[in-house]
Amino acid sequence: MKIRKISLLLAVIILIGEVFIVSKAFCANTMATDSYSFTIVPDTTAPSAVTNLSITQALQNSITVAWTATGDDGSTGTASSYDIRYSTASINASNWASAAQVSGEPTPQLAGTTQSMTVSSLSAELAYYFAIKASDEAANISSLSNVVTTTTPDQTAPASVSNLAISSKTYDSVVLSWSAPGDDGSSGTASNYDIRYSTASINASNWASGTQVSGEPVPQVAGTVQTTTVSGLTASTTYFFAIKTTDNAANISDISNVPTGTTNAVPDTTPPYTTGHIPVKDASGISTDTNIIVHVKDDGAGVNVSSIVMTVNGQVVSPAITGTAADYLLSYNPANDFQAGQQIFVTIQASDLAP
Ligand SMILES: [Ca+2]
Ligand SMILES: [Ca+2]
Ligand SMILES: [Ca+2]
Ligand SMILES: [Ca+2]
Repeated sequence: MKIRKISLLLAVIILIGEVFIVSKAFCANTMATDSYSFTIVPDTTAPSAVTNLSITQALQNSITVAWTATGDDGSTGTASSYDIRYSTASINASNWASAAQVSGEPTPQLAGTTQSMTVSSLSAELAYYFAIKASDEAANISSLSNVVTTTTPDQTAPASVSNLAISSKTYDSVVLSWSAPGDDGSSGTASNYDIRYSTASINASNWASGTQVSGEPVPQVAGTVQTTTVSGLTASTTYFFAIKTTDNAANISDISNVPTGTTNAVPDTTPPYTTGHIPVKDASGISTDTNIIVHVKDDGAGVNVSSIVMTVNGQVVSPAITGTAADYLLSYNPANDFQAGQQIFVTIQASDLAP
């Protein structure tokens, strides 16, 4: 079988070879060269100008613009390239060349297609203007599009204060100090502070229920140490304090650290006083062998026992003293009886322990 197939193949090859040799034996007829030309109409029609450039999104560092594709020729066909430019000043045909040229514009799509591009690496809180031109493959350039503008927002909150501290205190106030954060994190200058306090610890969840201080200072440049006095507090009471900072775009920082402290006791400005006199003041008919008893009290810091001086008829005496600083009982037992009909003069002096 195999041998027969190979023989057949050889026979075919030999036959084709003979046909070729036979054809070579004829002379070829060659026509005269047909030479001619024609001219393409040059493309002198530029894409029409984009008329509906718009801003579809503005973030802190990027702006997205969108437009409807024009064509190769006016509003027909497909253009070849776009040139998008932006500036912080308005753009017109005269200053187009000096506007910043973006890179990576999308390839034009068929006329009528909506296209868009996001331009990055922009600065926050800055007004930008955008415009676009389209070109065709013959380098015909459209007129300038409409010009759109917007201002990039500030989306960065001030950093949270981390060193809020109670720098001094009285019985009804504390002085807080902290380092100013910035407008954006730790740079720039924020716009205002919100300081709150509570007798319970403060955290992000219960911040709103803290008592809001008024009259906070205006934020200074980041890093400046600032202070404020929180007044109207209750004596001998433990308070928690916290602060938040807001920038000019109403971005609010996280809550600060939360220092705590106890207000001082009410200062003692009232001197000691006497009470419970036996015999009572101005009494008459007292027996000659009476003792003299009196309480010396102080409602604040207490009586300084070493300051107590008692005199009887002009003589300093040494009564027995019992009790506590809040209430000392002075008991004077004269060595000798008083005389009948005698008027007894008693004086008591004492100071308190107030600093
Ligand atoms: Ca064209
Ligand atoms: Ca900011
Ligand atoms: Ca800002
Ligand atoms: Ca006192």
